[in-house]
Amino acid sequence: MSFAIRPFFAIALLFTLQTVIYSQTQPPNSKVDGKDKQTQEQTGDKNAVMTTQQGIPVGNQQNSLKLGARGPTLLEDFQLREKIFHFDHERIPERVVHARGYGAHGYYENYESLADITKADIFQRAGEKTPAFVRFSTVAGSAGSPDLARDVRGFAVKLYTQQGNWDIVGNNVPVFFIQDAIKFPDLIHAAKPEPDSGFPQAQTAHDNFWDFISLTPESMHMVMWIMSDRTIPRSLRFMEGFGVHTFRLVNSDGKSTFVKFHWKPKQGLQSVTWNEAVKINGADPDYHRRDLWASIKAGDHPEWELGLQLFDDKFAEEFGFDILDATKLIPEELVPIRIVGRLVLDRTVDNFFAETEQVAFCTQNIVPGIDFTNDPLLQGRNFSYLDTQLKRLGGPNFTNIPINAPQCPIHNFQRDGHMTVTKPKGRVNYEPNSWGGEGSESTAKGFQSYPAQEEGTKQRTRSEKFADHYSQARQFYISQTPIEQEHISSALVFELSKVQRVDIRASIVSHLMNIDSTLAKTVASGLRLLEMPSPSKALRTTRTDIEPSPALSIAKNGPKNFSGRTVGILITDGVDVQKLNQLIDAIKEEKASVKLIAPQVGGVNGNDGKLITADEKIGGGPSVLYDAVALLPSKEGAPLIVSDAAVRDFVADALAHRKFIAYGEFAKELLEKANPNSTNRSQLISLDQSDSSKIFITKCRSLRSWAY
Ligand code: HDE
Repeated sequence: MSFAIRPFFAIALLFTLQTVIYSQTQPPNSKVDGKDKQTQEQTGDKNAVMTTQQGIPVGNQQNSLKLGARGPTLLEDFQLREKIFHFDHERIPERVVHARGYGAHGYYENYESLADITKADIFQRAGEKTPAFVRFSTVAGSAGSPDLARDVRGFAVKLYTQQGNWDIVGNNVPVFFIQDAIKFPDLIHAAKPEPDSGFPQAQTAHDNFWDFISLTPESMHMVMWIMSDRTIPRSLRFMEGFGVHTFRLVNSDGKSTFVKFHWKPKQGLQSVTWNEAVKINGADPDYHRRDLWASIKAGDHPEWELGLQLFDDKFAEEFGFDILDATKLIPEELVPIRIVGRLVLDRTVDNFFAETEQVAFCTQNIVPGIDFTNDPLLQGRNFSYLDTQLKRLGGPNFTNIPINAPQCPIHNFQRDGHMTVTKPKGRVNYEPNSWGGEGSESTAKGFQSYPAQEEGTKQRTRSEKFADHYSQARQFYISQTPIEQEHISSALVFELSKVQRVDIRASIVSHLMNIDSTLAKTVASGLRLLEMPSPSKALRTTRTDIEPSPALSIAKNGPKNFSGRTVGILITDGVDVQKLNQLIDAIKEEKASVKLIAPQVGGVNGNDGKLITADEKIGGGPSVLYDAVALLPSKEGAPLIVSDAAVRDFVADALAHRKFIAYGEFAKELLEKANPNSTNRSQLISLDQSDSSKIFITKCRSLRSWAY
């Protein structure tokens, strides 16, 4: 008996000792303590030893494993293999459209309860903030294309509401090229680089695009918008956003109200000129993303107000166009915009790929209280976005990626698949079940589609009301100021001059004849068309009874002040420090910012002998990057830079782009060299008085001096 017991104790003792020793040698994060910890987060600990993805400490990060110093690399080098393998797979497919984009975090703050028109949780309580992520984009260019391409900008907003994610996947233009989703692949093929040559990149100025447009008259309203300054915004912060389609808001009684969504920038609207855009693309292809990043980092958080255009079935029936037609807008003057909240962007991303690249918007992401309409473009989009995310993000679990994950509880039995990172517990994974688990459906709380009455025969047709292609194009054109109209005709001449086939150029002019004959004639003469074409055959005659809509002009909706804008100041050694400081103070008081441009980036010595560091060297900061400029060379400095081509361009461009230019007493020779006829222009403000800086900044509020 005692013989039998002794070995048992010995084994038990050994087991206990082993357990103690084993558990003491485990790292604290291991599973032994019963908790399964996430270990893939990078800690940023500077004192840590680098590891492989498997957590193995790295002994040498500079050399692969070789047989001798000059020998072949060994297959067993798991460290090399893992590192290169991961690198080889760093890219995912770029978006087929809207590939180039830039995102930021923020919140939506609701001003007032809208319970009477929608039960959407986000709109119930005044003052409530909902987290948001916004991604701005261009449409046609690939991910590495320049920011100032002439293009529509995507304005996609993800709202992490308490009842799930609501995405408003809109643009900075309120209408679209086509009326039916079935045309989308054709439109995008035509706009993208031509398939044989693979160019031009991020440009619609080529035959295929204008060929498609010339054969698609429904695009003509959109053509007016894309040829306007709307498609070359100065900053993502200075443009409007639109949901484009008509949606529904539904209240708790089941009552539906039609709605169009608008984002109104508090910073006011502002665009660059085409000549600036072309030069900005060379000087800083990241101009828009840098601007957004810098303004958020500087605490100048851009804001947009959410506006709703609300209307009922009666208005929908009586309105001259179909509210389901995405090539039409509803003028603000007809259905005023009700401002209901604000969107603030106050945080940059931590990681571009993880957030901006992986964010997955979907028009089908709507929440109780919001619903679709039968807009055929919207219906087609609803079908498209999940597919594209599957292709891009590689599996059905992309909603688990933090940027896409809802910020409210999730309860369902969707399980498994590639890259499952959640760990549903327990035995049950089906519904109905008698185990309990992930809750159950709720007629009262859950999403209910608006029970719209629908009937009709199956057919491939469009509503008769979609047939007017020119009346709103004309309205847009006549709503612009003369300089904006001039920009539209110049843009058309530029784009069509890149089209090789004369018949395509002429065909576009024939469409313009149905919009505005003066515009058509200006473009025809700009192209030197030998014969004026007759107007294209229209399904509906252009209506001339529609009044201009001032809301459609950028110039009429500019900023109220110069805040958020930038002044580039050219300085040299010996700069008058007092004048410079006065100017900087006036600019900062206006909540605008300053960039100093000097012969060397290391800076200049002021007339007090002290060093002033520069932001850019001459040539690195051309005037196209700034909203206004100042020229403050010293008496000794001016002759040293007057013959520099970059200085001449700095001044000549600022003059040609009608920017306000403040100048010190020794800048006259720079102005004369750049343009001998410029010295009396109203855009020039001499800094010879003590209050000149204030006068300058006050003038800058109107952004440009269009009149000489
Ligand atoms: Fe999109 N669109 N789209 N679109 N769209 C995409 O989804 C599509 C349309 C818009 O920053 C894709 O995730 C179809 C109108 C934005 O990630 C894709 C049709 C409007 C973004 C897609 C349209 C938009 C997209 C490509 C015609 C303005 C960028 C990548 C029926 C109201 C979102 C992706 C972001 C992106 C399809 C037309 C806006 C392929 C089929 C109209 C802002 O799913």
